[in-house]
Amino acid sequence: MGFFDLFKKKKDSAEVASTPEEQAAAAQAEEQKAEEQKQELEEGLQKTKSGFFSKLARAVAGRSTVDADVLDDLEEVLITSDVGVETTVKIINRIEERIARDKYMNTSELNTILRDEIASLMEESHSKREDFGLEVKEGTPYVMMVVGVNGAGKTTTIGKLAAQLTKAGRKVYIGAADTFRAAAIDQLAVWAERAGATMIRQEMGSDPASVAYDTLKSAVANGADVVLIDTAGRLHNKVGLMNELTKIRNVMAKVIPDAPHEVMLVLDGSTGQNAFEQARQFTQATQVTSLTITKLDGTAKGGVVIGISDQFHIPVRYIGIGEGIDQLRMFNRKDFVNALFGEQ
Ligand SMILES: Nc1nc2c(ncn2[C@@H]2O[C@H](COP(=O)(O)OP(=O)(O)O)[C@@H](O)[C@H]2O)c(=O)[nH]1
Ligand SMILES: [Mg+2]
Repeated sequence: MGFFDLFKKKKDSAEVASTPEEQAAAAQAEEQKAEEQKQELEEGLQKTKSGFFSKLARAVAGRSTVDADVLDDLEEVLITSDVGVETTVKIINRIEERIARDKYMNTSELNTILRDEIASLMEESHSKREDFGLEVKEGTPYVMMVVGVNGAGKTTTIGKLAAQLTKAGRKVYIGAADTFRAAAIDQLAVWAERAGATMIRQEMGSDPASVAYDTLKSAVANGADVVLIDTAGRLHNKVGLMNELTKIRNVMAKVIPDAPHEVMLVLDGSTGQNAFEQARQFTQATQVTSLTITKLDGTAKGGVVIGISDQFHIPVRYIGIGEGIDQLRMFNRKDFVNALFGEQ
């Protein structure tokens, strides 16, 4: 089974729509939901979008051809939109190559060209396989360890994910391995309850690896489908972080040999360049297999999604566009580019 199948509703024979009318109603409801989700994504990215395009409009105002000056300004627009220097340079180079090939580019074409280049960059940094090649074994819990600095949105993301998964009929176990603060455990407990998931906890200050171990043991014994492990985000120093995360991983592998199946790094998108720095530190401390970028609502720094996925070659799996339980979206690069540039 592919990873995303986890989110598809487990078929309960009694629930399957049988009559054509029921099927049509179900299809219509689904369509309406997709439309609402699209709108919500657009709203969530509104600040990034308007910030970016107003800068872009200023950069090309009164100019008709894309020349060296316009490219300089474009570079600045991309960098100040938190796309990151490395990715910005890549985009500018590609546009230069295009101009060299076509000899001439009108500033009115710039939007479309940028959109193309950004879309193709994002395609390159994401595996083409729909599931990023992740396989979920029926009968063994799929284990996801969630890492990231304090305040990035780990606990919230785990809560939202758990809710989506339980809604799809999955049995979810959550491990409270951020044992550093009592409030962190209580906050997770609230989310677990809202989501209808089971949380495994110990006292504050206990060994995170031991909590992770208990959680996996319990999950296996109770036939859970998914395990989400919350961790502390202390960046005391790199070696400390590395040791702590390695210890948690090793202990989990004792219960389920190939666990964790996924290590998700949660980054706060509203911190812009800081998010790049965190990605650097965490990818050095442990093997990160996916990213979630939170708090894209209310920030103009959504360009980080483009830069980080390009620079670290790690797929963005989810984006957070609000504090609400249903405001975590599976990241879809096409929808993202459409939300930023409009549909084509
Ligand atoms: N606006 C917004 N706030 C978020 C989002 N994700 C998390 N938060 C908020 O960010 C704060 C820190 O989140 P938390 O999950 O406790 O972070 P943790 O320390 O990494 O576990 C909380 O106030 C969350 O409500 C998001 O996508 N949008
Ligand atoms: Mg937390």
